[in-house]
Amino acid sequence: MDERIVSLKAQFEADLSKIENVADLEGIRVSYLGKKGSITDLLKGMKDLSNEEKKAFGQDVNILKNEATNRIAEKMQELKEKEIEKEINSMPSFDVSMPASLDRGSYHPITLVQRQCEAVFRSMGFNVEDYSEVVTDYECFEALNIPKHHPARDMQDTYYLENGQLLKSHTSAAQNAIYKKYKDALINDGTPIKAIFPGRCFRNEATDACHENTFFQMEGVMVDKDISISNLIFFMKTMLSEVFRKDINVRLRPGFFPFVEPGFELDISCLICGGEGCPSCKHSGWLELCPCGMIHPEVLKAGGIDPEEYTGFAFGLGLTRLAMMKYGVKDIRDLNGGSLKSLSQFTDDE
Ligand code: FA5
Repeated sequence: MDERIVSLKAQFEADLSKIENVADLEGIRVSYLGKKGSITDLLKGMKDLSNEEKKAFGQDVNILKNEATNRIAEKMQELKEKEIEKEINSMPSFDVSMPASLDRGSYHPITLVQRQCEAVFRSMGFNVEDYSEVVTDYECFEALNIPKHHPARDMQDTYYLENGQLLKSHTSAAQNAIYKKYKDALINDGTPIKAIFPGRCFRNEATDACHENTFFQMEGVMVDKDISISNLIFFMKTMLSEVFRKDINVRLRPGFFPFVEPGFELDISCLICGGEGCPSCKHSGWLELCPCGMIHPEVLKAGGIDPEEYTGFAFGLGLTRLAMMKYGVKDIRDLNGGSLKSLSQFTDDE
């Protein structure tokens, strides 16, 4: 390479390394690439060279020109970022122009009850799991002993995607994955499976004061040797007394769900009307809150667990309904309505 090109390149790099602001960088650009710049001068000088020399020299100068252009652009970006950072750092850390009295936000009532329930179950050794809202037909139905065309599917019509997946109609859709995740620890180390998994559920159904098409449930499962209905009742009672902090009338009645045997409906006395009957409880005085039961052997098998050796219980708590009862929300639709006026009256009382 021609010595003039080599030394100009070195000089350019040395000059560039000293630049600390955009104005000086522009100066460098003009002095090397401008009409009378040093690199432009080299190109102009080519006319005095032989045809053979022109080819190699021209190629090298053009490479230098492109490199210099790129290096200047990079430096410009770097300097601009530094200037923005400097400006941000020089700003006060608070906005003096903000109005003095801003209303504080508050947690959504469902978030509050969800956190309360999570705290109760965590204190009893349950893991809290998160699970996807989009699931497969297998997870939502087949793995739960609900084959295609089973009438139980009619109760849980939901929203289907074009690829065959669906928006989960109940948190039970996570059961199979949870069993598979923890079965090795259960079988090899004897660690009981104890997990809760709160989540949003979707159903294609008409809304009224106690039904929404989008609502929250919290599933819970426990699997070990010799788990019985007494364990189930103990955990349900503990959870309700911790969440409500007062005695609540509950009733357990038989209920059918293909994934439990036996199955129950756990209802609580409606706290909106005190059991008299109102639109929130469909005028029955009772609110279906937490169906539950002993996990069906076929469901354990699908999760890789031997039902001859292990038993377990599962429950599906209606978190949205629990929030209604806890905070006296008469119409479930208010919870999804997004009206800050309605929602801001709830504060964390823990
Ligand atoms: C189920 O979803 C079962 N997966 C529950 C279960 C789990 C049973 C484990 C046994 C073992 P169900 O459809 O009844 O069951 O719904 C459970 C609870 O979710 C109801 O009691 C109710 O509190 C709430 N829920 C159901 N549908 C709605 C709705 N449209 N709007 C608001 N809450 C609802």
